[in-house]
Amino acid sequence: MQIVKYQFQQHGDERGQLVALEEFNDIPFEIKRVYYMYDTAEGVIRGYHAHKSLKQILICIHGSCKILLDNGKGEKKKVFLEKPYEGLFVDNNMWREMYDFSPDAVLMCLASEVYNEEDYIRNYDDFLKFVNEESE
Ligand code: T46
Repeated sequence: MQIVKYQFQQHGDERGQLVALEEFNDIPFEIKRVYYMYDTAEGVIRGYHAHKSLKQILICIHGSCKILLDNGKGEKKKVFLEKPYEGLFVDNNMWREMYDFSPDAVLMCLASEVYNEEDYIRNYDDFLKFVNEESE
């Protein structure tokens, strides 16, 4: 299982840093939605789901957090996000859990689709069935 982490270009000068993201240039899909989470309570684990179609890029624009990715085929990887110029690509059919949020963490997500609860697989056994049946 390959982890795809983007290193975005930083436009830095004596005033500070700036990162600009354009769909199809920096982000490999049309960005249909942006959302972000912050003030995450200590010890909280978010996610616990996969998406049937949605692709995303996760950017921890402030603070840090960890992401567990699980492809449902026996491979799991943990990724530490702490740089505002790094983006983790999360494909469809990938179970994700986000945890160890620092108190100041702001996790931003660029998504390829608008919000659609039908696209979520929120039960782990259903996820295993879905990904393993799909590849048969
Ligand atoms: C994902 C991970 C990384 C909306 O109304 N619109 C939205 O666009 C989103 C993302 C959420 N919501 C509502 C639905 C729930 O009542 O906000 C509430 C929290 O959503 P959820 O429990 O799905 O949050 P997470 O942190 O578990 O998951 C989110 C995304 O939903 C998901 O697509 O991949 O972040």
